[in-house]
Amino acid sequence: KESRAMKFQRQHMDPGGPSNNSNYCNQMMRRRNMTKGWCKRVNTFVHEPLVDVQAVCFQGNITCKNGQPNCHKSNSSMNITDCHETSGSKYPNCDYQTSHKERHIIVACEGNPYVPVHFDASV
Ligand code: T3P
Repeated sequence: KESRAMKFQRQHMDPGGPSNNSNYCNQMMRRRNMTKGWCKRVNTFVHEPLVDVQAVCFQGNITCKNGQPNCHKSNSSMNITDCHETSGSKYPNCDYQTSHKERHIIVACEGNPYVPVHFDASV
């Protein structure tokens, strides 16, 4: 079974990106299996080395949106791509707007080793 840590990597890690391409989210949301059963509404890909994203678990500790205490905000801004489902998107033809940004990321971390398991926000 896919661990929560592996699921985070599937859904949120793309160190090789971003491809400078307005179709990025349409391709990546499908390729990473986020358009099966329904269209995931919002999803962020992070274009930084995995070790740098894992290191965020040991950076500024903050409360998550759901009230849990295990969120962490990156010290540095990171290259990310936000994917937002468009108003015209209709499952199974999931359609996304692609926005490349440079933001601080906020992730929730769990376990031993203590690693990212959820993407909470970018600021
Ligand atoms: P996950 O918990 O699998 O990382 O909040 C619901 C989902 O939306 C959550 O999935 C993360 C995702 N999300 C992003 O990927 N980027 C964002 O900026 C926000 C607000 C949510």
